[in-house]
Amino acid sequence: MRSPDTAIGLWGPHRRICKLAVSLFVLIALCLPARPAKAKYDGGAGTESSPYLIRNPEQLNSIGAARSDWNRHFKLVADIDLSAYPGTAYNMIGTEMLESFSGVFDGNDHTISNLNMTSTRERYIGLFGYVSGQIKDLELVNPRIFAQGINVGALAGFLDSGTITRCCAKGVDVTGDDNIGGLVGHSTGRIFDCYSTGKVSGDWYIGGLIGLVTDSTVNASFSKAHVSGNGNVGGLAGKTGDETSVLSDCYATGNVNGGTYVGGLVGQVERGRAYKCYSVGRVSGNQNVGGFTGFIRVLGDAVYCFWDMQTSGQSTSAGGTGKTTAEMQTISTFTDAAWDFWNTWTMCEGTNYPVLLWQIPPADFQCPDGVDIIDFSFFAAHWHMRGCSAANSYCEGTDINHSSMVDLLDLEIFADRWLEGTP
Ligand SMILES: [Ca+2]
Ligand SMILES: [Ca+2]
Repeated sequence: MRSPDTAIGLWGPHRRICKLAVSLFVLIALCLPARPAKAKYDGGAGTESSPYLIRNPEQLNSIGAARSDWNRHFKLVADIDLSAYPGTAYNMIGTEMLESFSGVFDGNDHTISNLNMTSTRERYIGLFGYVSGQIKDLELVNPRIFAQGINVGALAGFLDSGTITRCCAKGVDVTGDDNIGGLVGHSTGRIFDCYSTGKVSGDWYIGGLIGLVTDSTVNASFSKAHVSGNGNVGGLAGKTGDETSVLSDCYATGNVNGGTYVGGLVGQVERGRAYKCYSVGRVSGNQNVGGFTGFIRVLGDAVYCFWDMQTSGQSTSAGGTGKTTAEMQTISTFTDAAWDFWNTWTMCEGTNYPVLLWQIPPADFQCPDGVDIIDFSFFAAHWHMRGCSAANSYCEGTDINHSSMVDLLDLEIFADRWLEGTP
């Protein structure tokens, strides 16, 4: 048995060594330069000049769990696949009016694929639930949302005075209750150069691109989504409300099926206006059904708009002018109504309907629309051409990367675009 003395004798020096070690450690810790905190996301500071960078699904999903970051700047630096977050696993970004995404999300021309949500939330459901900020240059691929609430869209449930530019939702499958859209459920903001394809369904205010449009501007956008619902069902939008709402230079090609207020472009123009828009999809319904729109109220208007009476199966519409398919594929039909075929629209006359200039892929050199074998022949005829410059329109467009010659690098871009832009 050890005596107390022995114990002190043994432990005394050790304790001093321990104290010395702790002091040294504290000293070293204090003297060392502060190490940077572990980088958030994939780096960046969340500012306009240095946005948070998002490289993988985990980082994207973590934004939804970080409410204090919802007013910051983000930028995608890689394509992202959300397959690992099905059902209710994905954390939405922006959830309510007082907890909205008010920052900037730059998709940087990348894709987010396979968003797959099942939601029992009451409202505001999408990749972003509630947005008052800005989303741009983002492509959603195969987003699927099955919701039982209102304000549902693949990209944003509710766009509250924010802006969405150059975004698309391809192959959407969105189902909900009211205010359901392929891209945005309900918009009071601005939407430019956007599109959707796939299918959208719900009860009231159902649109291929946007369900309900109030006090909102939608420009140079289109939808190819098929749409079905009960009331206020349209190829592009379910209904426009508020006198300030404008749908301009837009079109819809999807089939539309509904009960009341059903139209190829918009189910009902309650207020506001549709301006220089057209629709060609098959339209069917029970009451107030029209090729272009089902109903226009006193404060609503459709100006310089058209629909295809043959493909829609509708010879009447509450607004717009009905045309044959041949007339709908003739430029003068539209230029006679002051449509801008220099800056906004283009058309392969006789084979296609008008399309927006921004949507022409760089490899689509020749009519008809889409990158196909005719474009390939044209490309092959320019193979190994040199001296391409602005003066010769970069060898009639075939020097796609503007390197001054037509070579393998252009062929690579061409192959990437194969069949893009076909109707
Ligand atoms: Ca072509
Ligand atoms: Ca080249």
